[in-house]
Amino acid sequence: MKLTVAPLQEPAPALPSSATAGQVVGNDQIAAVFEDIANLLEIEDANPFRIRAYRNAARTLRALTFEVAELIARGEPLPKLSGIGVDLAGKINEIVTTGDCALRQRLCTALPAGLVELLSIAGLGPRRIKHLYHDLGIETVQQLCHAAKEGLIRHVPGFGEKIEARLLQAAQKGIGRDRRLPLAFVAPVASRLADYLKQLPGVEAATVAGSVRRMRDTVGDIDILVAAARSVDVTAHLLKHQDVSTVLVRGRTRASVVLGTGMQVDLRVVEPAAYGAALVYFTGSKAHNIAIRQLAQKQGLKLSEYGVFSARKCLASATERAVYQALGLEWMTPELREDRGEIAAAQAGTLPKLIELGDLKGDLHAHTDASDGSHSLEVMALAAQQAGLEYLAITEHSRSLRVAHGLDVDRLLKQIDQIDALNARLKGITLLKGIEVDILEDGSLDLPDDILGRLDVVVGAVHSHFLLTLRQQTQRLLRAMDHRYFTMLAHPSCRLINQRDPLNLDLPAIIKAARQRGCCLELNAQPQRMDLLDLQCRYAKDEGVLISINSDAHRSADFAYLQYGVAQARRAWLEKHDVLNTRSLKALKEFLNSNSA
Ligand code: DGT
Ligand code: CA
Ligand code: CA
Repeated sequence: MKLTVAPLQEPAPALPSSATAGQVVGNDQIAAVFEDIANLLEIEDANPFRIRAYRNAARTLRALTFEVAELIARGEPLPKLSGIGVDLAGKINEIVTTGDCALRQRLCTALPAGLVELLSIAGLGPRRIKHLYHDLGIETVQQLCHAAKEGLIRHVPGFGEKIEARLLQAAQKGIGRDRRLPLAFVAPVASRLADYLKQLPGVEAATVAGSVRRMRDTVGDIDILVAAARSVDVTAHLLKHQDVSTVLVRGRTRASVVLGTGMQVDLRVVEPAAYGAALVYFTGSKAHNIAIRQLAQKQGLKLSEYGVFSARKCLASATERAVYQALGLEWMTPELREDRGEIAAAQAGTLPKLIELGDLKGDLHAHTDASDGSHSLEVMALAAQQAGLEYLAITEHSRSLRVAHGLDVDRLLKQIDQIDALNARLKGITLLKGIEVDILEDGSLDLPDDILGRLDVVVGAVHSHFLLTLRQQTQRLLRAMDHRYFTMLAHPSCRLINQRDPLNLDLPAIIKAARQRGCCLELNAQPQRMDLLDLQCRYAKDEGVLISINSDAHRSADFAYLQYGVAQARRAWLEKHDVLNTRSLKALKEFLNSNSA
């Protein structure tokens, strides 16, 4: 989290630096404690099922539409939540009442204190820390720096020189406080805060700006822009919000606060007349801002957060559209504002017609309680229908992924029958038969051809051997994609935000191979995956490879993540025809049949 704040425009009145009164423990805070526990258990080399239980519970909590703490405060019992049994429900109670959990504290004390601190270094997840601890005895950031400088880390299996250099850099920056969070965790918090500010009388508009508005996959801090007359004390209202725990900066027109989750919020208040120009500025990106300011200069104009000016005369400032128009540009959606060619396109009137959520007709990657999902086939089918989809491929894990109860041939055959029976009953939604088949270390698939050939969709994925060399990893995936029944490569980079680095992969080679073999690449919309990344997706599109935007749903609420997948696709300039699952069921089936012929 960045704590550096620009100087105030006006002196801040004295204020206590912390305001914890009336704070409620939100679902995301409870989830964060569970994620901590999972990380600590992983360093401890605990039972993988147990680790997964905490991660699943964290996911469940983050997907809820109500605050658990409020139920508890009202003395109501928790409803039955998937993946949350008696033990975890007790821990939720404990966290809500005490703000922490004895297990987390015990794990923190059982492990050397420095190890926990190591978790906050970018690129260092629990698995890597475990190796560094066991192989080199590294327990602290200082020891990490020392070992990296001595060139010892590169010899630990799975590390290598590049990772060593990156870790040294991250450790030296003391990067712990610079952790970025997944968009899907932050965006709802940001929009709730904006809604809260909108309720203050005199506030004309309140909008989330910055990276959240651009729908970037990870977020450093939340920026909120408010339009109100100077007489309205918006910052005082923000400070009263129950989630605010620390005040960093407070002025009349700006404030920076830290929420209970550690997320920073920057608030800016502007006069309604300057709202458009301020919104352009605070939406960014910084690179986009710099590029349009240079464009203004070339035209003899001046662009600032207050408007577009010719000499002293203000040409535009009230709306974004007017500001862009004054610069000779079409308005462009925030997802495009990264200085990646959008300015030239807006000048030429050739901005892409981007894909929208409503264009999705189906989802080609989802789990049920047969593997590691929480809900039954029928519940998932109905939830997909509710989300506006016409088809849903059920793609359980395959047998070698035991920690996720992967399916063997017999269980998969049974599911195929269940899907047939259910399809005969369901109206308006069709289930497709699929599998998320493990790509084994040598690139072979985890199930035999005769069963794969009976499926509509074969989604191949890596869930082990993440640390192969670039050559090995690339060969592995190319071999998997060579398989005649292979439909798409799931979460190709395998990165997990703040948990796992991407695979060592020659992605251009993978993309080229995908085009040659007519197979698709997935844009997986799980919050910590968001994989392929935006630029990679755009590259794939330019190379003529179809993308499938999938929720990888493990519970009925997860279809809501599709909106973030679509947002990332928009950041990649994807149009409807670039995305496989915008096709009708009939057109999809034609594609699938021609593909495995
Ligand atoms: P984040 O918070 O790291 O996820 O990314 P942003 O884009 O939200 O960045 P942030 O919060 O530092 O600033 C919000 C916006 O304010 C940013 O997108 C563009 C604008 N901005 C901030 N600093 C500068 C700057 O030095 N120059 C220009 N031109 N714009 C800036
Ligand atoms: Ca920001
Ligand atoms: Ca900011």
